[in-house]
Amino acid sequence: MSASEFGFKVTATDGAARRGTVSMPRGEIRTPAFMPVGTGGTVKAMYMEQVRDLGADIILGNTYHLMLRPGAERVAKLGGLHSFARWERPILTDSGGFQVMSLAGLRKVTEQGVTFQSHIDGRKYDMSPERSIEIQGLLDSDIQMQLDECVRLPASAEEIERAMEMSVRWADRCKTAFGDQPGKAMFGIVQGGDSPALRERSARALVDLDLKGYAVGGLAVGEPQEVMLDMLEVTCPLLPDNKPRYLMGVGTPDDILKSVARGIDMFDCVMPTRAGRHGLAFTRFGKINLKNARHADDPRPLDPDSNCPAARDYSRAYLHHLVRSNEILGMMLLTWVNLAYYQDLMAGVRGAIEAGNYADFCAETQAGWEKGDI
Ligand code: PRF
Repeated sequence: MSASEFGFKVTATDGAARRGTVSMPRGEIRTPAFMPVGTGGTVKAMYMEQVRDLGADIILGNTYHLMLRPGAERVAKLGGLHSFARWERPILTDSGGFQVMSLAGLRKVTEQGVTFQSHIDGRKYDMSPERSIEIQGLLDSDIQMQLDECVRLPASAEEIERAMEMSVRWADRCKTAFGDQPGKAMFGIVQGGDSPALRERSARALVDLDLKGYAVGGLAVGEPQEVMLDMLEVTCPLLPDNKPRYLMGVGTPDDILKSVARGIDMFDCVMPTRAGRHGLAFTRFGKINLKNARHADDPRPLDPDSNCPAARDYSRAYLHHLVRSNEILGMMLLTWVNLAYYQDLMAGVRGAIEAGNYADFCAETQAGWEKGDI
């Protein structure tokens, strides 16, 4: 059922883990949710029909990539990103700041916004918090992210504080630019690096802005997993119980299980899609590198019990051959395997929270990865 207004409801909890539903006009998002990354209007190597069939309720798009190519105004003229990419369900767009920092050339960050050169043709662009929201609106994104500044770790306390404070001011400007759009949402992004005190200041300031959802940014940027989990333990309890919480750019299946246990509802990561294009499969038995010569004569599928045809019906020997030959089909099949695994994992997570046995589910899942299958 679709709703006329953006809303979020928690329907079960198990410790700090939450099972919920985000409702919006383009559809519902069952949480905890994993959002496949569709950077430039495509979840690489996948048909949209497949992405949906795997159980994804929402995908992610990137302001940075789409503004450069094909251009936000062009997408708007063609009727918006949903019909352009043939994904009619909700789309969340990242604001661009993070991608500018990791991809663009000659970047400059000021109070006004970011100036950068396109990694495609070197053209110069300006992006203010207001322009980021304008672009996300032109794309017709359902969940828009504030422009923020994410600092890579390790970094000095002064640098982390400066970027965090500016991100709070940008959240305020993005909220004003976004205005009143009942069917859509603009999320704030908690920054503050590896400092509990700065995380707390960031979270409190953003909660004061009364946004529709909150992301935790600035994590999985070079720090150990333990530090990331500590930051979630500081941050999540400060965020409102009745708003969704999104951990940006995370992560491995293990990161996801442990972050859900600390109160996170939404995730996105290039890991399943990117790893799939590089010969790596995520399975119940852990990661399997199909490049490895030990698979060359192995007639077994990756997982005979999987519902995903790519994991169930193709031999490891064939997948190894495709990967070694750099065949497009190898990338397609392994991306399919990996997104199927991530979506199955999230379905398992949701079922376990409902059943009140989330800790057992995590222990069993992790034991499966440890044991391996060979
Ligand atoms: N900010 C934004 N996007 C992001 C991040 C962030 O901090 C991260 C950090 N893991 C991934 N994607 N806007």
